[in-house]
Formats: sequence, C-alpha cells, structure tokens
Amino acid sequence: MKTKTTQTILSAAAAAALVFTATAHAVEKLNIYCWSEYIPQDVIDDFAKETGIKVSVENYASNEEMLAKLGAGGGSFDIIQPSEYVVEALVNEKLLRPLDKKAIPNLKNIDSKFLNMSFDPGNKYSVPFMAGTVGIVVNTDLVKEDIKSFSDVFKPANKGKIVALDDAREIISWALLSKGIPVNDVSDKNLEKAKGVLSDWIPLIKVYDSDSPKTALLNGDVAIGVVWGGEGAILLNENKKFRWVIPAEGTHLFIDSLAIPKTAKNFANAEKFMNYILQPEVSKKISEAFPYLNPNMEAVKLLTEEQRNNSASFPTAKEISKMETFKDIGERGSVIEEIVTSLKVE
Ligand code: SPD
Repeated sequence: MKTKTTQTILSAAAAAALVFTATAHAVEKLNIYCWSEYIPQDVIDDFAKETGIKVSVENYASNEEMLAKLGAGGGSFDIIQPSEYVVEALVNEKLLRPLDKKAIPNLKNIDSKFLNMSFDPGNKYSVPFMAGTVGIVVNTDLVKEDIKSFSDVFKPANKGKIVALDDAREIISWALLSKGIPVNDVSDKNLEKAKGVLSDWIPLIKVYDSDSPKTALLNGDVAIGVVWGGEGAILLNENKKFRWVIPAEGTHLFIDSLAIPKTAKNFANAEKFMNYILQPEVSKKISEAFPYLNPNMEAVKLLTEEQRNNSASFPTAKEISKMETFKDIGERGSVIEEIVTSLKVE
C-alpha cells in the first residue's frame, strides 16, 4: 500500500509529465515562405487549428527575392514556393530536401500533366501548387484600341497607363518574345535586342507591382496591365469592362510548387501541410481566393462552370501547347536583373 507521501510524489511526477507533453506539443511549428496573395489566410488558420501546429508565414514578390533571402541565410523556412526554373536550380545545387511521398498521399489528386516535369523528374523534391500564365488586361472603358499584343500595349499613346509585374525575368521575356526569340534563349546577342526593345517600353510603365497589380487597374490608376493570370481572373470576375488577352507574340506557362529547403527543421510538418492543401476541398478554397490554373484535378471538378471558364485562370489546351516554361539560366539571371534595373533608373 502506498503512503500518502509516495502518492503525492507520483502525482506531481504525472503532472510534470503532462506539462512536458503539453509544452512539447505547443512548440510544433511550421515556417512558410511563399508568394504574396497565393495561400489564403483561412487555409493557414484551418490547418493550424486542425493540427495544433503553429504556423508563421512570410511573403515574397519574386523568385529572386526568395533566393536572395535563402542565400543570405535569412529566415529559417520549412516550406518555400519556387517556380519551375528555381526548383530546377535548387535541385541542381542540392538545396532541397527529398520528399517523403508516403506522407503526401494526396499527390494523387494532381493532374499527371503537371507531374514528373523536366524541372523535377519523379517529383522527388516538389509538389505542384498552382500554375498559370502572364497576359494582358485591358480596361475597355478607358482603352478603345483593340489590344492584341505586347507591342500594342507598349505604344507611346499608352504612356502612364500601364501596370507591369515587377519581375526582371518576366519583363525581359516579353521583349524577347516581341522579337520572336524564345524566352530561354538569353545569349548576349538576344539580351542586347531585348534591351533595345525595353529602352522604349520601360519609360511607358506607370506602376510596377507583382503583389497585387489588379489594384492599380481596379482603382483606375492605369488602364492596361501585364499581370499574372490569377490577377487577371479576379479582374474579369470583378467587372465586365476588363478583357483578358493572351499576347499575340506568345507567353510562358509557370508552375509554382511547394518544396522543402534542405535546412528545414520542421520538415514533417511541411509534408503535413503539403498533404493538407492537396485535399480537393482545401485546394478549391485556394482557387476561389486566388484563381490560378489549378493542377489539382479533383479540386477543379469542384469549381463552378463559370470558374472553370475564366480564360485568365484556365488557358485552353491550344494556348498552353504554344507556351514554354522558364528554364534555369544560371548566372544569366543576374545579367537580366542588371539590364532591367539600369533601364528603370534611366
Ligand atoms: N501572387 C502569386 C503570384 C504567383 C506568380 N507565379 C510566379 C511565376 C514567375 N515566373
């Protein structure tokens, strides 16, 4: 039979164990570093509530901003959201952690067209999040000309009426396409040609915004935009006066994925999050807030016909067949940054 003192000691130990367990649960964490306006806050909150994991989120507005922070050792992230050419670079540099696919069974919901792509064969390191294009949005109340191409957008008559993505790789690709040059052919000779084009185009741009280019169009600050497909889709939903145009010169297809940096501490929580957002209902919620080209075919089935018919979210198969994806171009990326930055300050 236990004496009263022994019982007291035992229950104190049990209480301490409980406190320890509770504390251990409280420190479960997930640090997400993702594009702005891409993962809705309610999806993050629901995940945190369901799993008890404390989630922190930081945003970036370009792949290059994200790479600079990772490279400088800033932040300690468990999930990043790189585009295809950046996944390719990070895999080559061995900076990503291989995924435990057993922890991500919902990967089965992704359309096979978006799996096993050349930037990550076998999806060893990345899970497709959203895809999309870059196109032109025209406020037809303010612009009466029939805008069909980048060359129509960047005309002197449109000076001060244009919002453009603040993204050097994007901007240079529009100039390359206008010269009939594929977006990954970034030789010195081709960049020189693109620079010539951009020296005329860049002075026409009024606003640079990669986070929310729709805002300048919505508040009437500008009349034409060269924007992400998801931003275009929101504008089309907002008002019939906005028209979406796939540039006649062509555009590119981006695939933004979730990946785990090699240095991640909470990698199992990162895989939990990946699996969570791949559930059709959750992915549908993401599409509703940020209507990009959703590679999750089970989620797409849950969207309304109107959502699926939004031309800025879902380009046709014919349009997609003409689009290239960006490739890792190594050091040429810095040359492009320098060209665009120098033209902006002229
Ligand atoms: N607000 C989310 C924007 C995502 C854009 N994807 C990036 C493609 C870069 N080439």
